[in-house]
Amino acid sequence: MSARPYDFTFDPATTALVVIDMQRDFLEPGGFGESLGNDVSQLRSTIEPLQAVLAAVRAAGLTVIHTREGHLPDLSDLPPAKLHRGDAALRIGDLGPKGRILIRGEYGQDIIDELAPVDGEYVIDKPGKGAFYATAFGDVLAEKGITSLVVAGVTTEVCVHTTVREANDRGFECLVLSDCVGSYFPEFQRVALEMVAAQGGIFGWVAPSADFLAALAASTPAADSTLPAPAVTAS
Ligand code: C5J
Repeated sequence: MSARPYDFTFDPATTALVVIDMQRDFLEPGGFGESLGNDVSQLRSTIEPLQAVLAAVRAAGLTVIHTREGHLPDLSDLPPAKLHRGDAALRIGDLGPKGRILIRGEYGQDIIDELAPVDGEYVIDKPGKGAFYATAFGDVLAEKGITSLVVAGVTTEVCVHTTVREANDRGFECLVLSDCVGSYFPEFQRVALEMVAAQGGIFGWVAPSADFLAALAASTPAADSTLPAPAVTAS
């Protein structure tokens, strides 16, 4: 398929869609993102294209992995450096309008309704920005025989970038869907995407979701009718 910096090839059987941190805490008012002073409406343009991608990969039977940034209720997995950084109005663990900020199991820490995981999809809770650190993400990818990642989610320059960089170092081929990743800062969005594809694809490839959807449609036979496995939560 067409992509920057050059064509990206993938086998649907060994490709996973990774949806990073599409949580109320980042996309809705009253959460972690807003407490840091961000305009959370900046991220919402990702939702509609990502819904279309999710529908297509579900129909094609690809592995789908969602991640959620968050911490244990007793904060035992929260480094003091992360807790005390900056001058947020509400810090991690404080009670906000959608529950305790960025705490696992709270309403605000969960994935937005529009992109809710379905049975058979993985949900990885992660304490850091990258999906590999202190999680079972790498084990899930190995177990499923995944070699290529199609990456979406927020924010482009933070959790998406950290995960793509970590994946690249581990030998995964990463395609970042430019309209399905979002940043609170338009200039960071542009530069973060440039950084992935620069220098001959130093971290991977970038393409709009329409190009991925066209390639997926061309490469997959009719949808698999087997029943999905039960939902799996791993951290
Ligand atoms: C941030 C993330 N921005 N999911 N987290 O703190 O990108």
